[in-house]
Amino acid sequence: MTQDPKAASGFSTRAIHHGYDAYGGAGALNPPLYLSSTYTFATTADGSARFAGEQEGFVYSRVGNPTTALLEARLANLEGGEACVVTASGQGATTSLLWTLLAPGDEIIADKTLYGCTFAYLNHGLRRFGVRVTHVDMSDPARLEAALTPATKVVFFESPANPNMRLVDIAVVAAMARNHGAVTVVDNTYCSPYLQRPLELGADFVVHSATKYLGGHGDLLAGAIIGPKDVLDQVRFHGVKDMTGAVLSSQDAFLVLRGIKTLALRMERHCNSAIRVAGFLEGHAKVAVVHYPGLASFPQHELAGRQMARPGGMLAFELKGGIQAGRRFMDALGLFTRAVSLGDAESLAQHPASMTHAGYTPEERAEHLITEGLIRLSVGLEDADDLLADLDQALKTA
Ligand code: 3LM
Repeated sequence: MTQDPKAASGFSTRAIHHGYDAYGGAGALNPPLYLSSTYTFATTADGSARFAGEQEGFVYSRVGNPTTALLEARLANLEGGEACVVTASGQGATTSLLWTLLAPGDEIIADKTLYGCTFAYLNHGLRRFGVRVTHVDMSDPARLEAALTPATKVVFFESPANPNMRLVDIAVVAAMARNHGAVTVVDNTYCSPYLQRPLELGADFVVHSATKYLGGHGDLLAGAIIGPKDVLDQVRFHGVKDMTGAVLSSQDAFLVLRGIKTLALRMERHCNSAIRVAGFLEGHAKVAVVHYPGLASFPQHELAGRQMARPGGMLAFELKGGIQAGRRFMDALGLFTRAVSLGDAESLAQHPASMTHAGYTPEERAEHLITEGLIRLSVGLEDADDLLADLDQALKTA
């Protein structure tokens, strides 16, 4: 019996099977890992036709590779998009897309809170090339409506935002941007397509750091852009091929394919444990505030319920003792590992103001709603009881 991927419509079934026929080729259960930088042309005319886009087939792996192409087909399917281009990192995804979409004189409106290197790229990169960069607190869409101008080409945000967990109403903001002739780009890294699918809510593009939940094991860097095929062709043949060169290696594409087979299982476990961690921290006498969409006290709890399938594995919190208590707490952790990144099997703890968001000045952090005492946790896949015990003993020290 051959597998008909179209007949299999559940998320996990598609994450495991979409786009690959295990009965074809050598009959390998797993897709082949193609290690080849270049591809052959039977005749000169064939080569010319492939370069002209008149003949199907691969040319050079900076433009496409069969293993990365399978990952692209699978991610496009899981996000509900027409096409996907995978990149060497999440940073490569954001930059390759925005270099393609924007030109001098254009404006990009981005949310206030962004991953530190995205903030740096916009403000210290794009801005130098004549692109206007405006930051708006999009948790209040009325502020975006007031800020949109005829020059606005792109509206960009993360939801939940790294690191303070603020949400943006994807459907409302995407409709608003579209009315003003702008496209919406959502960085969906914190959720993965298992928890949130922005394209279904009206966004035009999704970017990912596939380094995180999609890969899931902390052993690679990768990124992805999902959106309409005509624009993604420009991203592939111009943004990545000519401008950034941020092409994903086929070996890392293979590992991401392996990772997403268990994405649904892992996300369920991340969520189950994060809910317990958030509840435990919220009830602790030394904790001042916990930012987690699954808590009833979270200001955007209702929005989380509308656009996220579950509240995710990321949270941030502050201790009553501020940054000094936070440092003592972090140094006392034994099972949570002190490291940046997120979405791994290992639970990770980091201090955004001095680590992931050190690229903002202290004034910029204050302006962009990132407090100095914030501690970020990526709740991993260990036993939740062990995680709570570790937090409990570290809080005693703090
Ligand atoms: C981090 N974040 O620890 P890569 N978009 C989001 C991200 O969180 C990240 C990227 C894009 C972290 C990385 S900080 C030195 C380590 C929402 C990365 C960029 O290029 O694959 O790292 O993705 O928050």
